[in-house]
Amino acid sequence: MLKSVFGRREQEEQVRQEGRLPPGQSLTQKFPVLHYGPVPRFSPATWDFRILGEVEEEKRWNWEEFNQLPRTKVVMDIHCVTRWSKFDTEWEGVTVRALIDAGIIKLKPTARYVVEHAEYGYTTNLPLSVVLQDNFIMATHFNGEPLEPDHGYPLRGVVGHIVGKNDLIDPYFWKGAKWLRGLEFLAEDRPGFWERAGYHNEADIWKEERFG
Ligand SMILES: Nc1nc2c(c(=O)[nH]1)N[C@H]1C(S)=C(S)[C@@H](COP(=O)(O)O)O[C@H]1N2
Ligand SMILES: [Mo]
Repeated sequence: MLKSVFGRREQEEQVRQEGRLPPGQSLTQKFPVLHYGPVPRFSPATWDFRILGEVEEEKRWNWEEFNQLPRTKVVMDIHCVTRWSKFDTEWEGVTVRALIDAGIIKLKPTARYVVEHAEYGYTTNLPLSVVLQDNFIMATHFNGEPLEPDHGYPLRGVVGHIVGKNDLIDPYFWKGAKWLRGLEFLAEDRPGFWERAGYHNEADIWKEERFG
């Protein structure tokens, strides 16, 4: 494994030189688990995914239907507000951009913000413009394997930094909801769980927008 060949500090120095280490962050070779509350159990018979709000037609997909949506892979660096960063993580799943391009969902012109809805009422919000960027994905797989329960199985939002795409807004990792169950499109912004608890609404990793 990579981590047995290169030490943590050596890898951190490399990404720092490459301009990939945001201010106040440090590289981890692990994958820490961070969330509020318990880990939900996945039940494929009752699981559904909803598209709600400012769309021409609301949608509800079961697990089998969700798995037939067009799929995308993306490699990103992810940055937690608690100061760990993990580099070159590979995610596979469904992007909102692909759903729109395929005509599977049609947004109303009033749609400007998005709330991710997860199990147990967890929410997080992003501008639509960020959700449509290549660095936002609803992922079923991490590094080629289905997500682990702790990391959001069967589906989570993921937002991070794509190397070389420096024109995108890169929010902290909390803006990806684990155990994702739906997206709600809104005309007005609506702060989510951590945003209401004092985290920064925009959460730009390069500007260190940690707390509001
Ligand atoms: N449903 C849910 N998703 C969540 C959270 C949570 O509390 N509940 N915490 C967020 C936070 S603060 C972080 S840093 C990441 C952590 O993801 P990880 O446990 O896979 O590292 O999940 C985010 N998604
Ligand atoms: Mo976090």
